[in-house]
Amino acid sequence: MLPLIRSKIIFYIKKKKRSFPFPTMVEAASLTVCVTGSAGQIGYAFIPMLLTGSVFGPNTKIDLRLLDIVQCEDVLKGVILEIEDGAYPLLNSVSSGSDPKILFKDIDVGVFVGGFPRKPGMERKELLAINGKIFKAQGEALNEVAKPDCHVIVVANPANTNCLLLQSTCPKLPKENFSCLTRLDHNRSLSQIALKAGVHVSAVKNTIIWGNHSSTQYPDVNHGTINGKPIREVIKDEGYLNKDFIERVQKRGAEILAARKLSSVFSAANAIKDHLRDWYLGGKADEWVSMGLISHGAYNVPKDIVFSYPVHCKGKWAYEIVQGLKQDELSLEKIKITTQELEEEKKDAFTN
Ligand code: NAX
Repeated sequence: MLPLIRSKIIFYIKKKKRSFPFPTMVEAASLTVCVTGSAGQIGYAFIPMLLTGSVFGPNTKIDLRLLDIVQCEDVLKGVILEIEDGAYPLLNSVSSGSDPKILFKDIDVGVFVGGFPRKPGMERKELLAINGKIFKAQGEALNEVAKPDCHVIVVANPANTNCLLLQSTCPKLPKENFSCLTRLDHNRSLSQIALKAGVHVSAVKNTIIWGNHSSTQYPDVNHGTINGKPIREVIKDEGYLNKDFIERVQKRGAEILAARKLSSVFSAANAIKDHLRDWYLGGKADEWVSMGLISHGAYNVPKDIVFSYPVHCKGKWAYEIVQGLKQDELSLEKIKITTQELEEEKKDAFTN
């Protein structure tokens, strides 16, 4: 080709590329994601969401790692057979096993669903002791082999304190990279308010879950709105908002367990999806969500416990805790209760 014609063509292509309003082909990013406890119920419901782009977007390929205990390795192989049968375009690779040092190698995201379940009659201290060992060991493995900008969500209960244990044994990662799931409670609070007001759930914004993912959590409606109006102006029922609503959200897990004879599964998987999607891709500018985060003292919460706060997700893993919200007497009292529980859990977890 004549040099002049060739350079004209190159100039034309470059000009075209610059002036085109959208990228003609977005090169897919890829993330290596490990889901622990992936032979269990929530893992099973969450994996399809991950592989259909609902979590990290439709262009992000996934290298998937499935971790569970040795006794569940065969189950994981069965999960992989189903993943293969899904022919997911976003799946780059999948592997499974029970060794965190192999499965956490160079991961970008850790989804910690696996843990020891609370058995009938088991004391909280006992549960903390067993999970303490699991999360300390997994934190050490994460520290050794994960990418230095890995981001973590802990789902397994007691989620806040498990998250703290994980973080405390993984100093390589910034504390801000650790979170625990309270989005299920947040979603529950939005839905309950929508049902009470008789509006679509999308009309309800900015409720808050403060504190622990447990029955001491404080679902707060004081800054929330329904179609832009304060919740208390629309639902003029203080008895409901100050008591029945709070208790319904606090005890929703038990309500589901009693009805289904099984704990929450797809609502939990959906909440993990919402939490990770907003954290990675960014949330709505006029809405906040609830996330369990390592406290640096915001709202007078003691430092170094994992506490659920209202958060604006900015995208690319950036977030800001919503500042300056006024807390009335009832709120302060309820926040104190959940804070005390988290401090006790911390004490128990670190003295085991
Ligand atoms: P399952 O019992 O179905 O699954 C748990 C899985 O974890 C099992 O396959 C088990 O073998 C595995 N596991 C145990 N020890 C492990 C270890 N050391 N390493 C890797 N995997 C291990 O429970 P599922 O219904 O999936 O619930 C998982 C966790 O989520 C539970 O701790 C549960 O209490 C907690 N939840 C937390 C919620 C939240 O909002 N934070 C809500 C839903 C759920 O209750």
